[in-house]
Amino acid sequence: MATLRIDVLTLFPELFGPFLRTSVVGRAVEAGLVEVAVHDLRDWAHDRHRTVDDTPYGGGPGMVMKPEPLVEAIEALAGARGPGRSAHVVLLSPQGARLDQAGLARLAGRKRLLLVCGRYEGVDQRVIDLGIDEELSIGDYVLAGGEVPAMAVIEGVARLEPGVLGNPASAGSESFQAGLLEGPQYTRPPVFGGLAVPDVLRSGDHAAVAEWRARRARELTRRRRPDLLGEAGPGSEESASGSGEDES
Ligand code: 4GX
Repeated sequence: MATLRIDVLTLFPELFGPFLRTSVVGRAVEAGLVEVAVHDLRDWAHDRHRTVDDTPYGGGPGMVMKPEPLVEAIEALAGARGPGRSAHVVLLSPQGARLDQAGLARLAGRKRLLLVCGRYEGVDQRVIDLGIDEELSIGDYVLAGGEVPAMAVIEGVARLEPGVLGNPASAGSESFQAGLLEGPQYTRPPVFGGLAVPDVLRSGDHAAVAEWRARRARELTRRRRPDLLGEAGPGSEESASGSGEDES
């Protein structure tokens, strides 16, 4: 069993407790499939006030995370940048490359990750230049810190680790419908609020069910996320109603 080790560097270590003990992540940690250690960046501060931020050169609003505590913490937890480094160091940031399922699979394949959570207006650029291997964003919106993005990474990689979901190695991003949106799902009762479960799902015909699900997944993906199919979205065509192809 190859344990994935994840270190987290943050100003708010207390945010991670219940998250790491609950549900899929909690079971992965409990089973020893994922090991997580959360570190308080202030432990690397230099003064008795445990200062980790400073005003930005050139002026402007807010504060910037100062380089000394961050670089010392990163080097203590992962080693200096280069071939001898013990962990892949990721900074969660809106400036990062967008994280997707393939990116999660790549991270899940590492032995060790160090997730660096920024706050304020960000980190001194020399931290990135000297200590960060990769900057990742979880989406084009602005949060207050990298902790929630780090949790997204932890949860996303944990469920890809072999044994965590009862899945074999290479489940998840390699599965049949990977890269498509999931179609509609139903459970009991057969009629609710006047709406019936589609007959095919209650037919017991497994091949017909699989075919129906695959078709609904393709249709939904084509409508909502044509980019996932390598197709242009609406707005790339002249007519406001689209290409004129079948929309049923
Ligand atoms: N996907 N934020 C990080 C502070 C910050 C800014 C720059 C490092 C560099 C976010 C996101 C995100 C807000 C987390 C700003 N730290 N991170 N924080 N979206 O919005 O990852």
